[in-house]
Amino acid sequence: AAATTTQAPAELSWVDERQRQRLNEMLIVVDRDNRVLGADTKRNCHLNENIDRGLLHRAFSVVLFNTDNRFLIQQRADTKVTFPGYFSESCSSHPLNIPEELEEKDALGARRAAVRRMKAELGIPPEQISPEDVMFMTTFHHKARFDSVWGEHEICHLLLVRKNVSIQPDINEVKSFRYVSREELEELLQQGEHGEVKVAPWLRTITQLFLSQWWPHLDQLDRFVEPHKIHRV
Ligand code: DMA
Ligand code: MN
Repeated sequence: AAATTTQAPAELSWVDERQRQRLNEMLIVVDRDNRVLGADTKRNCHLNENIDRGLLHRAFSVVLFNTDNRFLIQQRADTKVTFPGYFSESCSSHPLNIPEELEEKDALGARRAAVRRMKAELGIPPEQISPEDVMFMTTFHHKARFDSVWGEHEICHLLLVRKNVSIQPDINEVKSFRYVSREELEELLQQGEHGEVKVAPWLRTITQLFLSQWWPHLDQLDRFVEPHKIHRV
């Protein structure tokens, strides 16, 4: 018989049902300059065997600050396929391969995807968040292995929100959340280095490369906006 692709490989049989469903989402496959090459499933995009062959997809990462300039972090749910229980930034996910989220002008597609996921993951009420609240800062290219099977390899749009919002997380996505000061975030990263907590590698990257510069200047962010740059990390 001809080779067939398996819809649910053996190693997925114990994956949480909703997270397993989400592995069928169609993501945007890009080259290292963020040009669209096509689309593939969330599953295929996160398998190391494909990443090792160069498969790269489009993503976003939201850093949300409240008006006290405290930064929202979340702990990923234990049901997540990749990096369960890890502390990460406010919200991360992927634009889908649909016309609305493929829109590249002003990174509108990524900003729309961010709004979709802030509603779904964090339970932010629709009237409190729209793409106009989401500022496109810059882009970074990162790769992170989770275990022998799963990993990340993304061109990630870094998006910033400054707003007081109400949060009611979906427990299938988010285990806990809190707002932190610079010092508290530094402390969390330290605890991560000592193995006391698990910290998503990209939260470390975002903090060191971007947040440390931006945080003291949240009222004058324009000078940090680099829409055409792709930072390689
Ligand atoms: C993927 O986030 C994006 C980055 C920047 C790591 P995720 O694993 O939280 O995506 P999703 O919520 O769609 O599972
Ligand atoms: Mn990803």
